[in-house]
Amino acid sequence: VTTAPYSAPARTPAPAPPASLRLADYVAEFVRSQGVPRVFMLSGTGSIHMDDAFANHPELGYATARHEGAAVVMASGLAQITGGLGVVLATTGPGGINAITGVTEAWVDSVPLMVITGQAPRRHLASTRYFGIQGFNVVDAVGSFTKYAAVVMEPESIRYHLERAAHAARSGRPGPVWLDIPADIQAAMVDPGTLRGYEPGAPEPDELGLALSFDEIVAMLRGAERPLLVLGGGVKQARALPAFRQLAERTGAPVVATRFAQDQLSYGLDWYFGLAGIRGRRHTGLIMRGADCVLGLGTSLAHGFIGEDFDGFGADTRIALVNLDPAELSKPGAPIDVPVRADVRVAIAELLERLAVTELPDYTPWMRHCRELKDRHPTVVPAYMSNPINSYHFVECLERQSSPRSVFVSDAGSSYYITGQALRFEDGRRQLTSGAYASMGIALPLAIGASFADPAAQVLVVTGDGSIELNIQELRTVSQYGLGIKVFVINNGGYASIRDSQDAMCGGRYTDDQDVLDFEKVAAAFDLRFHLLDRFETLDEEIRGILDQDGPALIEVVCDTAQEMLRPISGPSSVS
Ligand SMILES: Cc1ncc(C[n+]2csc(CCOP(=O)(O)OP(=O)(O)O)c2C)c(N)n1
Ligand SMILES: [Mg+2]
Repeated sequence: VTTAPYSAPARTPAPAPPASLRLADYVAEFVRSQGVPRVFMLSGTGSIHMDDAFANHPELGYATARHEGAAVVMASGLAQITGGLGVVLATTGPGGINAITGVTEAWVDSVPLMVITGQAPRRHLASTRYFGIQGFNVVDAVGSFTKYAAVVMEPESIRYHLERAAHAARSGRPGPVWLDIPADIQAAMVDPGTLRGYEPGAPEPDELGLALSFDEIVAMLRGAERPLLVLGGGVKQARALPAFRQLAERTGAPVVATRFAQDQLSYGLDWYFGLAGIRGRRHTGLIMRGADCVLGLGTSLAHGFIGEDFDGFGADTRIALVNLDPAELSKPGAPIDVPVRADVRVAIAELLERLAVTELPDYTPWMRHCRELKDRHPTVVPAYMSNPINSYHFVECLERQSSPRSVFVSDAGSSYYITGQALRFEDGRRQLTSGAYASMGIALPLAIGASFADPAAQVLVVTGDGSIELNIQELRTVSQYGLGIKVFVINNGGYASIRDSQDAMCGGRYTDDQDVLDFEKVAAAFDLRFHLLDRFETLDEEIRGILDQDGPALIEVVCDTAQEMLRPISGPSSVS
């Protein structure tokens, strides 16, 4: 058994390069050769040669964002849709620093990204707080949340750094990498034929006792009456979904998903129970409590999933977890009985091999019980069909009118909860979101990246009147490029989720964040078509009309300001 790197997207070999070319053009050509269709950038004099090289490369596309943090999220949206690498270009000092928010997001959400920044010329580099013109030591600052970060100090080392960074971003648990390129290096001439490359080392050796762990998982399943499989985002990244489905069918165990993975299966499947965790579907709390053994695949079983005190499962539930990252397996306090450090694809293959020759108990009564819970606790109930609009009902109508080519993109607050709890993801519908953080403002740039990655996709943003403000400038990027993104803004009178917490924890005293923009004026300012939805009776037909029109639109959905957000039912479950 080896922990093999995840497979990479198709890459085309570079045509024979000229004997000597500007290093910045070499970088642009390298990026293209990695299968990257488009880079996202915000220009600056400190990155001027690379800006020029990226914008004028004959095959590489580019798009200009209005904030570097948003540019990184656009690259992340593109990477998540293509399954390949996302690339961002920013300038010195404030450019790179702005990019950081998006990079930490890619770090926690395991997205393969390469950030390239311009830097002051080598002769200005110093250990002073800042140096040269806008120079800042960004590489040391980003070391703790990148898989590789380096300043390119010699033109001849550029190929090595690029290859090493691209490999690091995609191998093992994917994540962001950062290359900082001084201005004089960008402009230097290089002879591509003579540049030294990077040879990845051998994959890490097998962990001792790995085979034993797979046997232990099988033994655990053999002794179980009520097993539960948890589908995590790592399964999607490892392109192991078909194997996972085989495993689910072979075991006959019910399946729940984490936020990253919930769009990988259709909610209509009778062995799939949708998003679980502390903001999962209502019935999943009962399923988690009722399970006597859990097998997590490609998930970290984070607090947001198994509970703030790791108490989402029963106290006696046996838990096996497969993850590539040893830190996830040894989290303080996590009740993991069988930790398995492995590539999830390898792990599923090993389990299938063992299960081909192993008899498992009949879990039918447990599966039947889970189905009853699913039927008994629908997310959207008839009482939600009333005015003012209930956002669960809105999102149900939106999905009904969507197409199998739809990508749902959600933000923080209600948008995060309703899309997680109500969407069914039938027939290949996909989602993008801020999985680990639920960051405000993430939806618009994610949607832009998705739209560039798959121009035929119907990209549907569900955001909030608060969250949209954190990247509102990117509405101009939507209209400038004529991206067919439909941006639905839930107007519930400001930060409804925070009011909820203030009601619970601060005696109902609120802060000053309940002011809502006039979205009709916002749409006009950003040159977007505007629609207002404020009646539940006509939602379906109005949404249909909006989706039938080409091009972008901003749609305000006037919702209940005091609407309840659902939480899973957490009481003990009887399996009788
Ligand atoms: C970057 C960031 N800052 C702060 C928060 C905390 N936060 C979570 S939801 C929320 C309010 C979001 O408002 P809105 O988008 O209108 O959603 P609503 O809760 O009103 O449905 C805030 C401030 C966050 N998630 N992300
Ligand atoms: Mg709001």
